[in-house]
Amino acid sequence: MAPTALLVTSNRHKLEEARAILAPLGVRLRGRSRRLPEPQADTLEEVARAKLRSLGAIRGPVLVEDSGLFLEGLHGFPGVYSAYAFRTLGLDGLLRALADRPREARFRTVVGLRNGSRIHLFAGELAGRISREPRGSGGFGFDPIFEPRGGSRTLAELPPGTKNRISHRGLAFRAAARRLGGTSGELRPGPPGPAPRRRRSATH
Ligand code: ITT
Repeated sequence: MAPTALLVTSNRHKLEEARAILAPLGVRLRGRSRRLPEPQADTLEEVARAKLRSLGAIRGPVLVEDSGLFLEGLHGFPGVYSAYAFRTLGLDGLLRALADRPREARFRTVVGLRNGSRIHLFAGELAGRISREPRGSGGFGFDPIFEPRGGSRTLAELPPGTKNRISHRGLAFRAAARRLGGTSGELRPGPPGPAPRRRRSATH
């Protein structure tokens, strides 16, 4: 039987991408649309842990993820505040805030996996630059202004499938898939339970 996990997110684009990333690895992803509380925190890791803690009892392996766009020219902003910046400033507001500052940027995703009482974190990163104007119609969120390093097209201009091969999310979910598959390729669901006491981070 194919390993199966549940992804809890309010963002349907994340679910679509994560499914496409995991399908070739034989991992089936179910989705649950829910906005989880995000505390004020300095790192995506802290937010991912808080999201996992807020889930309550769920049977089987459950995943959450937190992502952010880190702009060098704005000292890492919006980072953990990316969802807020996207809602309030939008792409144009962010481009204006960046003005003529350095355009280097990176996307980062931290996937949190809870299986029974165990927690693991998996991180992925994509380096690039912020374009002068939004371009392209693929992807979502900040994709139209993010040019991955080594090319001049934005993530939103790339052919379907390319983003998932190179992206922060692709890296983080593929690492999580390795853990989900275990050595035998089988998923062994742990017992359902509230916030675990023992925590192990496998962020890399
Ligand atoms: P959750 O329910 O999973 O928290 P969210 O959309 O609030 O969904 P985040 O806080 O992780 O998720 O996302 C931060 C912001 O960054 C949000 O506005 C996303 O649209 C955007 N974002 C996340 N991943 C992205 C990606 O791969 N490309 C472009 N924008 C992305």
